[in-house]
Amino acid sequence: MFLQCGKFRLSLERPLVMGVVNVTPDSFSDGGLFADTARAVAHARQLVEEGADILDIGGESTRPGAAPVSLEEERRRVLPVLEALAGGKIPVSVDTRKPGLMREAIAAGAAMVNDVTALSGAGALEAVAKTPVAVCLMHMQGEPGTMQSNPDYRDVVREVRDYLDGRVSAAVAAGIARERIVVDPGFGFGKTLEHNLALLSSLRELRLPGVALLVGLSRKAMLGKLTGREPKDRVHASVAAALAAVQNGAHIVRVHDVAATRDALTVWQAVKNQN
Ligand code: 7PJ
Repeated sequence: MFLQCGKFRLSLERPLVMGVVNVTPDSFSDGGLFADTARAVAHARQLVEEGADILDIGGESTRPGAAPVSLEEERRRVLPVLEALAGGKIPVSVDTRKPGLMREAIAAGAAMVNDVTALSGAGALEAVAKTPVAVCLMHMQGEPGTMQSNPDYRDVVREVRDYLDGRVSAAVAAGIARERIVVDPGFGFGKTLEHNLALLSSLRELRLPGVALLVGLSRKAMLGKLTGREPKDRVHASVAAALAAVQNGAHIVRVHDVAATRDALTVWQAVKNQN
């Protein structure tokens, strides 16, 4: 199986690592846009050195309770970083829900659009359909501002699967080939720890025919709940979660700690190759 990602054709025979690049203002400096851009680009290059297969650039925090960012502010953050990184040796994804930014990012060389609202916004499918980019369709219950207040499911695995299946159908109907599509259960996006663990243990049921499966567990609150640790001290927990996900059928893991994840996957792959 392959993922067509702009001009890149990525084999899904081995797990891929997507490195997270956040472009948000540095609260410890007032160096302004130039400093924020330079810092994000340097970080991204570091992740490539560490063995990332894809970079994911985001300028709007979708963490629980986060405030929305205007299109103008988001493009000001994301586009300079994207322009500096597109044309490199690995594909660059843009993490956005805004169709206006999707279009500009694709024009600037993005090879993938990662949308936590699964291209459900007005004009989102149209913004990507007639382009060669890959799309990541993620499940979320509710809105980032309030989604963790009262997540509720009768059968979380089935409901997430049905939602993703429906969004894949919508994408295919809009002209997006299955080999361009990635689905993601959206860990922590309107889910309790129990919901997240149910999804992680039944990940294989979320594999849809011909479509790649991505998971983002890195440093998330569920790992804090399990270990009692702060985000920066969740590296070991994140690596364990990534391994569990790959073991259960994930093709791509979205992570902050690329070097640590890469090493763990190298060992996992060596053991797997024995069979
Ligand atoms: C995810 C994401 C995720 C996808 C974020 C964080 C919150 N995109 N963007 N999947 N999470 N596709 O990284 O903790 O899980 S932002």
